[in-house]
Amino acid sequence: DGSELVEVSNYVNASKIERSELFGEFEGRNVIFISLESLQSFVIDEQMDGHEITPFLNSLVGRDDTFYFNNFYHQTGLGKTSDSEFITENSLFGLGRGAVFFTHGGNTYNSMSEKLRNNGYFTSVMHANSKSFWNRDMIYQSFNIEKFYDVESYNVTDDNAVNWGLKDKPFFEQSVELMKQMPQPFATRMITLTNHFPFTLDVTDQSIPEYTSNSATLNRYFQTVRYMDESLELFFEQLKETDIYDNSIIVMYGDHYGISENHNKAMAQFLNKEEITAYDSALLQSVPLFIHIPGYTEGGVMEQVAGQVDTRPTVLHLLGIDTEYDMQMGSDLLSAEHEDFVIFRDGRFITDELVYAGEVCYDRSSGEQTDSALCEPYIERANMELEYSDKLINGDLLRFYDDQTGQLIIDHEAAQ
Ligand code: GP9
Ligand code: MN
Repeated sequence: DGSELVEVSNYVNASKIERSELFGEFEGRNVIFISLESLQSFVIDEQMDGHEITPFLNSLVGRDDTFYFNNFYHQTGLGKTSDSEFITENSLFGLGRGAVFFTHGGNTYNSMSEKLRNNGYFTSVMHANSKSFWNRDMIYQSFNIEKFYDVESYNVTDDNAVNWGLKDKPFFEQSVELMKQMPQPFATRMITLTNHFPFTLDVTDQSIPEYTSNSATLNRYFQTVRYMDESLELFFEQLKETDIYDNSIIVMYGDHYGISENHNKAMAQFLNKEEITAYDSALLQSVPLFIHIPGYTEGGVMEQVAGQVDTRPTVLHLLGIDTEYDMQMGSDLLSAEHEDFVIFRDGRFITDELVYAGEVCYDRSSGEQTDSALCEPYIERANMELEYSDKLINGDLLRFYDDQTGQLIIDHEAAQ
């Protein structure tokens, strides 16, 4: 009811922080989000049996024109890719059970795409799968996304498909052609697919060998990760041949984990650990976030503890789009006031000093169990934020919220 919206709104207002100094610095640029299927941070800047796993992404780490966040975590639940889309679009959490894309596809949202559209952007999603997968066709309408370039927009043949469908290399190649037709400025989300379980790849596309462990899944994972990395390099090259590249920001992020806890033994082997504990598993939920800004000169490796809810305010601010009245759970990662605190959908959390997992409070630097009193205030806040986000979604409360003015429409009705 209305009182719930007041409560959530008060909490969101109290959590507001100042915008980063880069606010508006890249106003009018296109923004290209790339959802990197199943990509976890543990492969970045690493080798597998002497083979660099992600040479292209590694080349962006530490560069002046790129922010690389190495302490960024996915916050998805059962909705997997769709949850990552939901979180990025709305700066809200997905739901604890099921996939919010299915259960609340018809809600009112004040999505990032809608905000971009209101600011003159042409908005789209590019993904070579059938449009109804994850109920995307339906919820994209609720997100006010103008165009969904689904499988019908791509030329998929026996030769250019593997695993779940169109391979990432032809996907990017064909997407660049589509992009050339888009009115600028545009905002799009490209969703890759090849690095998806079960991580199968044609022999001709394998640039590195399989790993050797008791997990055939992990063994293949490195090869498909490498393929995705190469596809990104090709995409950048092709985009540079157009006028789009210089006038864009490219935001790349891992959507969720690719290697589940079922493969802990093999993961321990790869990471040279005795075993994978709850502490390790939490930290392994880190996914890379790259914000590549052609022409920018003050980027680098960023260590803020953050999550997918933070992407939206960070990117919107770079583009000069205010989020003052947004009903959001995230905050601007580039703000000096950003807090090192990330909440997982299942209630685990990580700060710069603590890891809370398996109902144990760990000291982050030693990995040892520590005084649970240290974790308690964060546990409470984590549960509260998750609950507030759930309330907004379950009650479809954004129906009663005007994100242009921050006014609660319910107040108005009650006053009459
Ligand atoms: C399907 C793709 C993969 O369209 O987004 O979905 P996932 O299984 O990772 O949620
Ligand atoms: Mn996915």
